[in-house]
Amino acid sequence: MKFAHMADVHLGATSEPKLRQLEIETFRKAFEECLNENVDFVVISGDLFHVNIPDLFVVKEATKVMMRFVETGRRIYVVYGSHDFSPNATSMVDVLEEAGVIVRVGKPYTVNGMLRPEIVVDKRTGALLTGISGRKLSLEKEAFKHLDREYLASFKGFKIFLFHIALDEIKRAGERFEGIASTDLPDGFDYYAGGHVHRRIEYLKSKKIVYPGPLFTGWGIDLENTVKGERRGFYIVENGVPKFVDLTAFEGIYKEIDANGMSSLALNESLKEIAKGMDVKGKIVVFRVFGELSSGKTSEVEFASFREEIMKRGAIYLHLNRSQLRSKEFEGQAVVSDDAQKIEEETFREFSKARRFEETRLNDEAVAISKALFQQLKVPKMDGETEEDYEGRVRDSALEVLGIKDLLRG
Ligand SMILES: [Mn+2]
Repeated sequence: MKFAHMADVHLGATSEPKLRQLEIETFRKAFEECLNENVDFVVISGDLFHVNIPDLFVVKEATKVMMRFVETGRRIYVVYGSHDFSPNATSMVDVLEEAGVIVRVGKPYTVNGMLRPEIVVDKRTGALLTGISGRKLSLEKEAFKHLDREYLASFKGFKIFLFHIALDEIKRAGERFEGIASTDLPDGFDYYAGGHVHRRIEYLKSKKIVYPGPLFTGWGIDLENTVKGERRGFYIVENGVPKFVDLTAFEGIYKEIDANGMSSLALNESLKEIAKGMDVKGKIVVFRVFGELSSGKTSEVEFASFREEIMKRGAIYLHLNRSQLRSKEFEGQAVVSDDAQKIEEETFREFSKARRFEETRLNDEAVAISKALFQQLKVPKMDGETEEDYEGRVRDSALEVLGIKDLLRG
C-alpha cells in the first residue's frame, strides 16, 4: 500500500499573480508525482483552501488537477482545516465532496455522549480512514476529550487518522499555541496524518505522527521561512514508511536591516546600496526593516523605488516587512499633542503616505476621506434603532464617503 499525505495547501492564499501561478503549479506537480509514483490514494489533513469560499479561478484549476487523479479510480480523503471550515456557511470542501472530487472522513456523530468519527474504507486497498476536522480556535480539543476510543479500537486493518491540530510535544521554546498531547490521539492507528503546523515534523515514537507542513507556502511567515531554507512538499508513505517529496517551488533571499539610529535619508541610501548588491534574479525576496529612525518619518523611506529596483533586477516577488519600523519624530508629535483631531489627522497622513491605491482619488484625498470615514464610523446607535438598521445606516454613509455607493448598487 502506498499513499500520499499532504496538508496546509492553502490554495488561494496569495493574490500576487506570480505566486498564485507557482502555487497551483506546485499542486499540479504534487498530483503528477502521485500518479508517477502510483500511490493508491491521497490524504489531505486540512487547509486545502485558504478560506472556506476561495477564488473560483483557483477552485477550477485545483479541481482539474484533482479530477485527473480521481478519474483513475483513486480517491482523495480530507478533513477540514481551520481555514477552509466555516461553522455557519457551506465550505468549498463540501461542494467538492458533493461533486465526488474529494471524500471527507471522520464526519462526527455521538452515541451515549461519546463522539464517533465516521470511518471510511478505501475500496482499492481496504485501508480504514477517519479523523477529526480542524475548527476555528482549536475547538477540536473538546472533540478529542469525548472521542469514543473503544469504538475506534474495534476496527481492524491498516488504519489512518487525519487531524488538524498542533501537538504539545513539538512546541519550540517561545512558541505559544493550543495543542493536544500525542496521548490524546486514539491508539492503534498505523499512521497519524497531521496538519495545521506549518513546518515539517516526523514524530515517530509510539505513534507514527507526521506533519508535512505547507505544500507550497501559506503566506507571510511561511514565505520568510521558505526563503530561509525550509523545504516544502508532501509525504509518500509506502508500507508504512514515510518519505518526504521536496517540491520547494522557488529559491529566495532573506535580508534584514536594523534601521535603529538611522535617519530616513541614510536608510534610503542603504536601501539603494542593498538593492544594487543583491542577486535577485528568479528569486523571491523577503526583506525586513525594523528599528527606530533617529530623524525623518517612515513615510519618507522610499520603499516604492526599492521595490521597483528589486523587480527590475528580475525578482519574482518582494515581500516587504516593515511593521516594526518606527519614527521618533512622528511618535513624539503624537504623544505631545493634546489635540485629538490633530493626532488623528497626522496618523492618517502618516499611514496614507506609506500606501498607494489604484484609485487615484484615494491617494490625493486620503486624509480628507479617512477623516470623513472615521467620523461616520463612530456615529452611535440611536435609541430604539435595531442592530440591522444601525448597521445599514453606517454602511450606507461609509459608502457615500468613499464615493462607491452607486458602484456597489449597480
Ligand atoms: Mn494551515
